[in-house]
Amino acid sequence: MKILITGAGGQIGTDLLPILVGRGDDVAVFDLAPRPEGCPAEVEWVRGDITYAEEINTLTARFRPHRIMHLAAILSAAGEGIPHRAYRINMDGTRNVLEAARLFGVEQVFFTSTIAAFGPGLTSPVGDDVPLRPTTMYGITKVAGELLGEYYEANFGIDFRGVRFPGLINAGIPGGGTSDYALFMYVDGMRSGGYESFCRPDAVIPFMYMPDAIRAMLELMDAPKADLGRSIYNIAAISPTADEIADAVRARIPGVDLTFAPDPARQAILDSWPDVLDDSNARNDWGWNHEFDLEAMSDDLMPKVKALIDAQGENAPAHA
Ligand code: AKB
Repeated sequence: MKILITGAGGQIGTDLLPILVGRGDDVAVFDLAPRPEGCPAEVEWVRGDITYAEEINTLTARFRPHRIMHLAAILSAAGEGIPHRAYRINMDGTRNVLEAARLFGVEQVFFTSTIAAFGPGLTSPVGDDVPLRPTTMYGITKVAGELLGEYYEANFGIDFRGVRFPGLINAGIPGGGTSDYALFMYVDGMRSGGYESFCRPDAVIPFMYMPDAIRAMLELMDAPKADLGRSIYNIAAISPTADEIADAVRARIPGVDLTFAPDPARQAILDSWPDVLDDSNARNDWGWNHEFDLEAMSDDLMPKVKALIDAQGENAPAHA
């Protein structure tokens, strides 16, 4: 299968690329960032700006992918600092990807949406079809992207599907998300012996370990269309408080100093997102089921964080 991935230099792409290559997919990447160290040699890496239609069109016309996985986005915390740029990348970028798919006969576009598509005041667990009233530019553009993709499916026959991801945790490089505090407890806890989270200890949002997140993408991407009752699915795994995550880290790094100094702006974003998602449509339609709870994730993650720090030294991800 020929797969074009936008924004694969980010947190998801780093773990996704070797898995796609390992299962025999022919992969090309379109990203503003340079090819990272460790990117599988089989992957073609093309640098470009998703806001320029001709750049993504040129690659799509040449590579002729069966599928596009559209990951490129400015995340919630970073987006609030540069809302106009976030609009251009997230909104124009998504339209350019859908247009490239339409123009060059791409069969499927996979969209990565998010819990940031939701706004405050929803009753937990939050289902797929509640009112979507996000408060961040990131969330607004993701809701619009969901709707635009459904428009392209209805009007141009593109197979559009995707998931609303919780905050994702891996031994990777985070890219300006509000959920990054969880990842930094592990990374900086091990690298520096401590981390001060920008949220309250009782802050709670849905999280997922990256291997589950990638499996969800692959399973939904490959699911028979006839089984799918919708385009965009909530997927859920765990909803620990920040302090419960800290406890999981404390249990594995003796003496680690994990503290909390809530930043009002970022805490407000966290408070606007659901605590718990209802993902029963994903479970019923394509058999979604997470494997990792907080303990299993923490056990699996620790050696990977150590390997990341050993490999990257001072270039390992900086504080969020
Ligand atoms: C963010 O924090 O912005 C992202 C997300 C929850 O989509 N990780």
